[in-house]
This record gives sequence, C-alpha cells and structure tokens, in this order.
Amino acid sequence: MKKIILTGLTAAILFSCSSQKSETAENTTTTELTSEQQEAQAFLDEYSKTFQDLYTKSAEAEWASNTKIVEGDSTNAVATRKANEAFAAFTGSVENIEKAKKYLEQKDKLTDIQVKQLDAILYAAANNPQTVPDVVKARIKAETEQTEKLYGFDYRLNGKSVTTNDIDNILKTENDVKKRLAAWNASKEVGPGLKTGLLKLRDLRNKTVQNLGYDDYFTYQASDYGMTRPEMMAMMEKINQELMPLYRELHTYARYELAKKYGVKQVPDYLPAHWLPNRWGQDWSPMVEVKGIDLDGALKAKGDKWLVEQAERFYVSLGFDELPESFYTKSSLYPLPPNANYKKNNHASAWHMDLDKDVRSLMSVEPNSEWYETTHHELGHIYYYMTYTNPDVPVLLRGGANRAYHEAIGSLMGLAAMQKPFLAELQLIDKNTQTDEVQTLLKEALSYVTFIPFASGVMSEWEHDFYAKNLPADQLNKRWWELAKKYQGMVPPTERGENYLDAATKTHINDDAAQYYDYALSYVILFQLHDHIAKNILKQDPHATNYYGNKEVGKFLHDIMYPGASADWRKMLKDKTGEELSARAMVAYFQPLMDYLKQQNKGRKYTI
Ligand code: X8Z
Ligand code: ZN
Repeated sequence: MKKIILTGLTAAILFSCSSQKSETAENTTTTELTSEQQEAQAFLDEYSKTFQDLYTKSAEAEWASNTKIVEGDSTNAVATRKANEAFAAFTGSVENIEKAKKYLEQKDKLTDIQVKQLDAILYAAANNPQTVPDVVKARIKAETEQTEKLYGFDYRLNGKSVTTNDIDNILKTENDVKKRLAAWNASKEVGPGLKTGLLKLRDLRNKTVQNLGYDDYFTYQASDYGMTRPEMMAMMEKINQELMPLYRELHTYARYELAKKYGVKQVPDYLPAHWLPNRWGQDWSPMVEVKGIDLDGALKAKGDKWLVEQAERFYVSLGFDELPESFYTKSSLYPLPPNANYKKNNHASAWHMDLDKDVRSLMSVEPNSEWYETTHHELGHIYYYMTYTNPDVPVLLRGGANRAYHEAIGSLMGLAAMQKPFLAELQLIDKNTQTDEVQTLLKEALSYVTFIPFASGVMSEWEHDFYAKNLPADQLNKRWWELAKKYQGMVPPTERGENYLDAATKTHINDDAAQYYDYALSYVILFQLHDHIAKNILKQDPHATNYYGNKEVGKFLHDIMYPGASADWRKMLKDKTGEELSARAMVAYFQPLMDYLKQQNKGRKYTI
C-alpha cells in the first residue's frame, strides 16, 4: 500500500461529531458538544477540508509519476514534487502544529475521536515540519528522484530489455542454474544507481522527524502502532522465533530438494539466492506442484481480466459492494504493451486517491497464481478504503486499525482463494480430484512461513540499522547479506561487495521506508482472523475452507474495516478473535507439516 500517512493512536469509542453531511447526521446533531469541543471541531473541520484537497492533488500527481515514466521527461516528477511540497507546507505548518498541540493540552475535555484526529495531525506534521522547510523540500526532491530511477529502470537480460514479470517467470520455472543466475543478476542491476539517493534519503528522513522529537525515522514509523523502536524489534524477534523451528525444516528440505532438481551433488549449507523462485527469497511456493491442482494452467486459460474480476466477485459474494466503475476506468491493471514508449512502476499497490470514492490499483497482472494472490491482496486495500469511507469515520482517520491490518485483509482473502473447496467451487480444479493435503500445506508454508525471516528479520533489521544505527555507507551490502544468512540461511551466488546495493532492489526500501514489519505482522494477524473465521463462523477445517458467498464472514471483515483508524488495534483483535496478537494460529496451522518435514529431513544436515 502507499500513501497512507494517517492513523489514530489511542483507545477509541466510535463517536461521530463531524459536521460532514451523513446518514447518521440525526444521531450526531443530537449529540451535544461542549464549547471546547465545538471549538476544536471547527479547527478539525477546516483542517480536514484543506487536507483532503491537498492529499488528492498529491495522490493525482504521484499516480501520474507511477504510471507514466518517460525517459528524459521530468514533467510528472516536477508536478509531483510541487504537489507534495504544498501538502507538506500545510500538514507541517507551524500554525497547525501549534493549534493541534493547544487543543491536545485539554484533551480530557475533548471526545476520543477528536483526540485521535489531533494526534493524526501531529503525526502527519512530524513527517513535514515547516520548522525545517528546507530539509522537507530536499527530502521530497530526493524521494521523487529515487522513485523515478527505480520505476523507470530498464532491466536487461542477454542484451534485451525485460520486465520484472519476465525475470520472475524465469526464477519460478527455469531449471538451468546458469540461466537462473543471469536472471537473478539482472534483477539486482537496479541497486547501485539507487545508493547515493538512499543515503541522502536516510539523512533527510531522520532529520525531518527528529524535528518533532522522534529519535529517527524507524522510531517514527513504529510509533504509528503506539510502540517504541525496541518494542517493535522485540515483537519481530518473537514472531521469528516462534516460526523458526518450522523454517529450519523448510530450509533443510529446500536445500536438498533444490540440489536434486538442479543436479548439484554437494548440497550447500546455505541456499544460494539464485536457486530460489523469488528475487529476494521471500516466497518459495513455486518450488512445489501439488498433483491435481494446476492453478497456473487454469488461470492462463481464463486470462488476466478474469483474475481482477474474480477477486471482485469474491468480495461481492461476501456482501461487499461492487467496485465503482471508475476503479476499472482509472486503474492501471495490466502490463504495458511491449512497444510502449514509457514505463510504469511494476510493484503492485492500491490507492485511495481522494480519501473518498476514487479508489485505484496499480498492477501488472498476468494470468498466473502469483498475480491471482496479488489481485486479492490489492482489492483488500480497496475494500478497506471503501468500507471506512463512511460518515462515522472522519477523513483524518481513514486508515487501517494499524498498517498491518490494511495488509492483512487482502492477504487473508488471497489465502482463502487458494484453498481447495474454494478452487473447486470456481471450477479451477475438479472437485473430485484427490489432492495430497501435506503437499498443499507444504506449498502454503513455502509462501507464508518462508516470508517471516525475510520480513521480520532481514528487512526490518536492515532498515532498523540503516535509520537508527546509522549503518555506514561502506557496510550496506555486507549487512544485508549477513542478515540474509542469519535469518534466511541464504547466501549470494557470488561475492556482493559494496559496489552493489541489493537491499535497494526491494521497492519498499525506497518508497515505503521502515515499514516492512507491517507485512510480517499482517501474516500473523491474518492467520488469527482465518482461524476464527474457519472455526467459529464457517465451522470448517482452517486448511480447507470456502468463504464464498458467506455473508457472516463478510460482516466480520466489514466490522473490522468500518471504523478505520478510529479503532484501537489491540482491542479490535481481542474483541474479534479473543486473542492478543500472537503467532499461535499461524504455528498451529502449519503444525501438521512438522512431522512430514522431520521425516523427509531424516539424516539430512541442518545448518541454521
Ligand atoms: O508489497 C506488497 C503488496 C503491495 S501492498 C503487493 N507485498 C509485499 C511484497 O511484495 O514484498 C505483499 C506481501 C509482501
Ligand atoms: Zn498491500
């Protein structure tokens, strides 16, 4: 997801007191506001109006910068810079900061939802404080330059331009290790050109948020969860440890199986990065084919449009609205034609353009199982936007309960859309086909479990060290590969010195900085939600569910999304699932796989 810079921080009781026209206007107007509350409300209303307007202009400009990158033409980049400067000048204005602080001094007299909005104003201000306008301007400039380079990069393989989809397809299917290596190398070529910009961004991002009292940019991002930096890192460590026993089995299994597949006699202690079916080793699921399930084949026959429309049908079947017409006319959903004279950002994202009805997605959908999962993921963001765009949620609180919830909903739907009873209902597989449950679970583990050391370990710790520990410029790549070895048990195919910057090949390192733990947390949360849905709503085995058409499941998800960031994320989880945040459900889901893997790995050498 992109561009969500708002969210609430503290406990909440939903209480609407905004002056917006609304279906619940009758309720709200009968609620008496005290004079202090009225005064604060007048400020919030005025602020929100300008905020929404400038946010929309910034989103429009960013959209153009992401979807149309013309080499040598910086029109879009300049417009984006200007729009972001205007947004920053307003959100970070000294006047707004002082007013918000002044109202917060008497927070006891205000309503909870007002306090949350004032906190959101200060949170947005901290990213753009006009007490240091030159730093903010320089950061915005550096950001547009960095993303222009990243999104406009011309990947080349054997002298020819290739897309990231092309590279991914090679890594998913190619058995010739030399060809794999060439594709992997090609995917890393974008890194070195991003180094100067990233170092500049580190300093500017840190300096910006330090002005309003945060230690560093990582601390700032973690504070959005109401957590300190050490608390966030401790949570990452905990999640990682809980899943490590299973990851160790998967790692051992993968080393031996892949060595066999590639005809390598000596099984390596650590996984060579180019052996894995993903550029960063974050998803290994294409390693396994489950007999009787040829999802890639079935999807290819359906075509790319079907994938997006089917994801929509799934949400609609649960009781959600159809997507607005404008979603289809304004989104950029498919790869550019090969002859296009411009490029687009190929990393999927979902956009709430105006914090109202204009929702869009940027994808490069091809009819395969990876994009099938991604379409469900992105529509999760879109339905989250649509659901909290309601009269009870003020503009400033139109965000997830936290950022991880925003990531979790669509990934949950992606998981559900892969399960056998669901696939059979869609006739993507024959319902009479006997499939091997252990292989199915293995495939899922190779997607969800292998992701955890990458997200909670490598990505989070690297960004932590980069922003909070001022990782020296001549140790960036060294640290990246140290962490990859420590957490993923993965090593580069050849020496990767500081002339490379492999971390920066990951889009989020550049444009969604210091937030990747969102995804680790989102997996943990999604298994908690799924466990609850399967057992308590559907009364089905969590490994073989079919959510299709179930309105009660839809209502459960709707109720989570409806209050947006006006909800307290911890309370929400407890209320909805009965549990605190915990990897219990995820560990339990994969438990049946442990015995199988231990059996397979008997006599094999464990190295992590
Ligand atoms: O970036 C994404 C989404 C966009 S919000 C496609 N994901 C992470 C990634 O690709 O690294 C989804 C899961 C992990
Ligand atoms: Zn996402």
